Amino acid sequence: MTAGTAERLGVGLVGYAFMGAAHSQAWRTAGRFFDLPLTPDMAVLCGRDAAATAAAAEKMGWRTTETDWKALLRRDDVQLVDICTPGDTHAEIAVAALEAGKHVLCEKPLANTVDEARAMVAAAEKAQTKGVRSMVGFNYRRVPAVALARRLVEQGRIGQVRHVRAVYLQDWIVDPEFPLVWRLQAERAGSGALGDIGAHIVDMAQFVTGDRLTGVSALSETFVKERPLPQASSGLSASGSSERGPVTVDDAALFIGRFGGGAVASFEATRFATGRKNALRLEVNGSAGSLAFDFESMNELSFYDGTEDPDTAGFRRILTTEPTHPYAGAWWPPGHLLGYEHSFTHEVVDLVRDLAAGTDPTPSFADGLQVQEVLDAVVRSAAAGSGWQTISEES
Ligand code: SOE
Repeated sequence: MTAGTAERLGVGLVGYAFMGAAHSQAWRTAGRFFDLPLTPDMAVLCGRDAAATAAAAEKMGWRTTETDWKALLRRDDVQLVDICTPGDTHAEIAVAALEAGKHVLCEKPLANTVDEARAMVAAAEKAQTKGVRSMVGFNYRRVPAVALARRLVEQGRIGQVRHVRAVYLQDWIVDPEFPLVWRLQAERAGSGALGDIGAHIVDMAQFVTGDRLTGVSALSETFVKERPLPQASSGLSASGSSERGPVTVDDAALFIGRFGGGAVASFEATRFATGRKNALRLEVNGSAGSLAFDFESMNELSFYDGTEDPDTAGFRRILTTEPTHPYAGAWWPPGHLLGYEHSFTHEVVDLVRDLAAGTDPTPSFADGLQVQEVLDAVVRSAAAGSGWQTISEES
């Protein structure tokens, strides 16, 4: 165990809502289950509302608070800044933090626009020459079943990838009276279902296949055009006022795409899949086998081995809790299941190990920019009547 013995890593977290709580849980837990070369010190929680930030810090285990992120960057007891704010502030905070010599973990999507993401990559590359590192938080890569899927593809167990089928289905805004929270405002969130959850399936599909999308054809829809202005919100729940405002993001985005290695793909991201709470599903079909994952059964990976005797071949359900499975050995005995929060803990574990080893964490800001390029191509295609849009290969 690392607690107390290893060199300290002072962490400052900006934001304390849903993602702030998930990251707090990760920082609290990482060194208590994994052997870490640095001891995370939950030094500062930063938020604009002093009383609410103090209450959140007390509840989630942060030692002190700040109400201005610029003050956080001036503190000597902070070596890493963790950004859990809405997307419109990611670029400004991340660039300033990197310039101040702080490592950065930034929630996904990396930014609201490709230009912002490019500025963040430029700052990250400059900082990297001074040993300052950065990572974008695509947490689902670190679900053991997803990491195992990547390993099996890498080992050639499904052969040449032919099809990628990815959906991310939620239903938390089906009610037209659900208020216009920041995730439904383009100026705060950049886009809607596309950037919020579509970004996850783009990253996951590219991570598992080890390949990248080269072009897309897309359509998107905003089913509910106006909503009550929000009065109070917490996580994904909120109450509305009698005044209404326009919804400026997509409720759903669908697209098909091609991968560099020849695979064809389909993607669907929606917040209107009534009854589907957090169904992030990925199926990959290869020349020698297939893999399937559904986050609502996140401890399982389905694997079809096409090289087996056809008499007995079939999809097998792998319970990914064996000590040999990615990350699983640090937790409970086989069959004692993990949850959503563990993916964030694994993210922090990998990040801390990279910082100590002086290696570059993944996904990098450049990886985050490339996802942003895909999202941008989707938006362009949807605006152009689903016309084919190529994805820049620069990043
Ligand atoms: C809301 O749709 C949300 O909290 C996303 O922002 C997260 O990235 C996803 O993990 C769960 O859903």
